[in-house]
Amino acid sequence: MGVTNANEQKALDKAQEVRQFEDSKLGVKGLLDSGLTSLPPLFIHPPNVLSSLKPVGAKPKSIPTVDLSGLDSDRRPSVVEEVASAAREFGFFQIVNHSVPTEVLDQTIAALKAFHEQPTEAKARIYRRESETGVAFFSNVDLLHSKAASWRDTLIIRSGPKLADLEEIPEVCRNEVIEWNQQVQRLGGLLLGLLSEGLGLGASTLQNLTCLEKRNIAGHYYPSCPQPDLTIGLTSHTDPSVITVLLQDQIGGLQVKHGDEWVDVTPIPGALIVNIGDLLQIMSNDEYKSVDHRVLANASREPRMSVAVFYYPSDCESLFGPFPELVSPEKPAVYRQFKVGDFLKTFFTNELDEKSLKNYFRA
Ligand SMILES: O=C(O)CCC(=O)C(=O)O
Repeated sequence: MGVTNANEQKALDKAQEVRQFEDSKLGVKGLLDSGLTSLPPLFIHPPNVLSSLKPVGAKPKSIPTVDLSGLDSDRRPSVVEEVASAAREFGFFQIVNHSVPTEVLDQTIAALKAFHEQPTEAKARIYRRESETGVAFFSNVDLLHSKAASWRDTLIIRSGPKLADLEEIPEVCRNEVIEWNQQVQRLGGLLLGLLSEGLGLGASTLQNLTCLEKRNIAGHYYPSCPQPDLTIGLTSHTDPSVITVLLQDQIGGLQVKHGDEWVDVTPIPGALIVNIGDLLQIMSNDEYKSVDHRVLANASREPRMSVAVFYYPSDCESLFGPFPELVSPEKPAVYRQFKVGDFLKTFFTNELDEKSLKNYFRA
């Protein structure tokens, strides 16, 4: 067999393996429960990815933590400055005193974990990649486009502008998702206000552009991985959103790129993580940064759980681009204008690690 034929055969085998995994509707958790002790080839990442997972040097660095208490007092300007500076330098920060009760954080994690830990048949009923009803369970958002799969399953629930059909939200987490949605709607409004002010704009600027309205909740489940050095939990990517709010449990594994280094986002009990998405980097004309982040495969015996909320504009028809207030002869627009609908279509038809979406829309 010639080299080309051998490569073609390899690609065909891989496509078949992906198809079988997808059709099985097992997800990664189902594979593990079936007694698997080593990784199927589909999950093994290429050497260049695997070598980048190893820690270099021993410089512990961390992303900033911002205390949100006293926002209605004269502390507000300094909180705005802390948020804006974290958004400019790291694109990621943790928040404490955000007023989401600890019990709600714990119940949200527990309920979404309970969804993933149901018998496979219960989850297989909603295994799909698209759904009018706004609820879907799948393994790897980019499974059908990626070079290698990651060790993670996801339940995604549309939570705005209209919450998914209630009877479609799995009962095991329904009440908690409804509560979480209310909390993140309030919190999202507050964060968009601080981030708008940090750009020197009115507090309601991002909200007036509908940036709070379209939301998805993603409950990611990272089962214990039998060979964590050969795969990854979530490949490096930037989020296409305006902002993302992330709740993680205490297992760890999320890393953020800062310069040339990967920085661990160490879990802080009671904290939430906020990151800038591509849309906000574009609107801020590169003032704020949407940075690469990834999750290592889970080497712990316990599963890892995280819940991400992505905020997008609900207005898919108007043109978006850098705020005119942030464009000047000294700082021309870095991006062209586009419709959010076209922007998101680009995201969902590509592999995760090839799509810092902002690059598609540079001026
Ligand atoms: O699970 C995590 O910690 C990160 C999730 C994430 O980056 C995403 O959903 O885009």
